[in-house]
Amino acid sequence: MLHLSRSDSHFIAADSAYEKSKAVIVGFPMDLTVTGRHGTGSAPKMIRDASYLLETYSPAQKRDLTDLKLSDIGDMELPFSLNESLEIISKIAHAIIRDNKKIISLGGEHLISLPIISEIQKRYKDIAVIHIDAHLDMAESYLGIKLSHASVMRRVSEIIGMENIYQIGQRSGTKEEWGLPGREALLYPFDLAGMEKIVDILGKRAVYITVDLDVLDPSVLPGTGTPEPAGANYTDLVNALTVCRSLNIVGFDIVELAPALDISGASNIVAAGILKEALLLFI
Ligand SMILES: [Mn+2]
Repeated sequence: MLHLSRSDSHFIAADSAYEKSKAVIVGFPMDLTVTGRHGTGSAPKMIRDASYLLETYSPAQKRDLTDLKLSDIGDMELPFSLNESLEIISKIAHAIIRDNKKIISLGGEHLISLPIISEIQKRYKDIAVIHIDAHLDMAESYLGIKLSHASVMRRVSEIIGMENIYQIGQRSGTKEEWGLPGREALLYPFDLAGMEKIVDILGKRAVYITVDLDVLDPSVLPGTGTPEPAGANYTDLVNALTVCRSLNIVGFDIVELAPALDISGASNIVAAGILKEALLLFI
């Protein structure tokens, strides 16, 4: 039985009060610097809607979302101004981190990760980022714009250091991005051995994971603005996240879903499924 009437309020089973929650889901429906096809603004709401098509129990993990202390504070209202939007995201991230809760953000476009990671770095000085994506997102600028979803990891590198960004799943980028000094050593093939290497290196460090859903093959998730063929399948991605469960994950985000680009709605369900498994793994 569907419960779509409840879906405006929270992701399935994410119904704990904020004060009692261990982790907080928040939607940042920003869609301002997208370079391909737009449409990420409706993603958080559509992920919540799709979550009611799933069971709260995961047979693979033998865990149930209803056992987690999880709250969902809904979507933050963001203005058209990029700088103001980034400022609002910073403030929300700051408050959640200050309250000792894990922050789980739903994009929106990938640039939302920048203010979140920036706030996390203030609290966890040795933060490392695992960047799961089809794209390097390491451009110095895109069409003259430095704050872009195509340059988000370059901007993150200026805050936490290039050597602290571990990239996995990438198969697209410019010659300049691929040629960045030291980058190749931090690029890992999208397989279990690749992720296991990253997990071994990171040990007990604080880790933030950013999942750009275009890491998936367009046949698995067509609902994204800049799809890239030859990507991962759903099970690859869940297995890769499962390898990360031993890490000290302080937050994660899921970005770049563009629901209107997949009229079947399947992409929304894929995204909701990834979020469900990630919550059960990391919270
Ligand atoms: Mn991407």
